[in-house]
Amino acid sequence: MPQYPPEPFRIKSVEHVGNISRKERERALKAAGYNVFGLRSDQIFIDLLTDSGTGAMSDRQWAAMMRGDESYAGASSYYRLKEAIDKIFGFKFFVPTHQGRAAENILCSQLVTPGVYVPNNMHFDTTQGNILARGGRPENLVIDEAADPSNPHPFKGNMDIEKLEAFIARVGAENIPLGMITITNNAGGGQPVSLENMHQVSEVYHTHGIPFFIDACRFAENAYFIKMREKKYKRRSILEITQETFGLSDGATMSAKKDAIVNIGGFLAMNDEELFQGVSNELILREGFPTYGGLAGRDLDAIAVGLWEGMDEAYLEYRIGQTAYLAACLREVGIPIIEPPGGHAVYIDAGRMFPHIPKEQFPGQALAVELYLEGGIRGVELGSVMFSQVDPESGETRHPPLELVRLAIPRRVYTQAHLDTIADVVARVKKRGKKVRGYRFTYAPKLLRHFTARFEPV
Ligand code: P70
Repeated sequence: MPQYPPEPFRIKSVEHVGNISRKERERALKAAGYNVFGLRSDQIFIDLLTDSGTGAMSDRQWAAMMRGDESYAGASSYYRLKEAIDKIFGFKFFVPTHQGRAAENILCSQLVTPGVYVPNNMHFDTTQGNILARGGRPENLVIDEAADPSNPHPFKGNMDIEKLEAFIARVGAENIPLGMITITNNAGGGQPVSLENMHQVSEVYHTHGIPFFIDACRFAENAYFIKMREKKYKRRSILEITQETFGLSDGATMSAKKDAIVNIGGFLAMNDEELFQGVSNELILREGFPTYGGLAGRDLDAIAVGLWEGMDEAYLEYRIGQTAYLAACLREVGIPIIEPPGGHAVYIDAGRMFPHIPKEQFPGQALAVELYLEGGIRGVELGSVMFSQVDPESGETRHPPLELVRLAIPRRVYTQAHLDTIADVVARVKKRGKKVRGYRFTYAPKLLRHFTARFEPV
């Protein structure tokens, strides 16, 4: 029997969920163009679409929100958030943003011009989209182990240092306005990056004069994996590991909707003063004054408290343990998943589960549809729908290495019985085997198409 970690909290407020019949689900899905993003939340039983903005805030966060100072400029909420960001990340400057992609947009507005390259272990969808939208070229240089779902490498989010060096030599450092790393590597299975690797990445970027930015969404989960798996850091606190991590970089984009356990918010941080000035001006144009950046004062207070709660070791032990538990339940019923399981989600290898469906017919999309029909469970496709790109030179479609469905676990929301139910539903879908069919687009926008695309069964 897999071990379920006891929750380091008790429940004070609950939210009703319904469960509609299979017939109703069939109708709802058809109306949504077979895209689970188009469903209404009251048509869903267990929502694993994302861990972003879906966490349960604590009593302390709600209490902090009552202190929210809604002054337009210089609100005390801003200074409380500043204190937390200073202590945890140690950057010289930061601006709040309404979420992670806003931070990416503002950063790209200052650094990305047509034709430049931006390397990363793996860009997530919005980062890839923001770079492409400005004519830049996102490049993924994760280690090869990341593409092998059964490889037990402890840090499958690591950058391939040789590939990075070769890439810089090929395109020229002068054409790389910034280099990134994403922790944890969401597109590749929520896999961590080791501190050893980040030291190397930082050195390579800096040797070539390339500013190093961290996509920090799940920094606390990454730090916990470092503590558990990287011997040198066994006795270091999550805070110390975090400080060492960000001390290697020149800045960070953060979606606070993940490891800061809030429903909305983010920030962009950096050390370079000139960049900060440009960022502030762009922020004023697009988001708001630099002391609130498109958020309410109370949101800033919730982030300030949530950043610390997200780093609490008892919480992280429960959080990562919950993901490991769901992975173990799925493994027991023979579901192919990315091993080892990541931080915020379990990733099912839909390509292996449905080998009869070709990439062009989106096996991950097919699985996402089946999970909803079978049990009212909403996951998300992370495969060719989300990530395939048309190569600007050859015009060929480049597919991602894996066709995945991600079951993301909202923070402090679902119980052990929910996770058991999920495993049951996935097992039932697996039994349908070759009866499951692929999908094709009836509508697809150019960028970030997964959010609004529509499909029909093949
Ligand atoms: C997710 C959400 C957001 C994200 C991220 C990384 C590594 C930046 C951002 C942008 C997006 C999503 C995907 C599928 C379904 C729903 C939502 N990731 N970098 O769930 O942050 O959303 O605040 O603009 O993972 O992984 P933001």
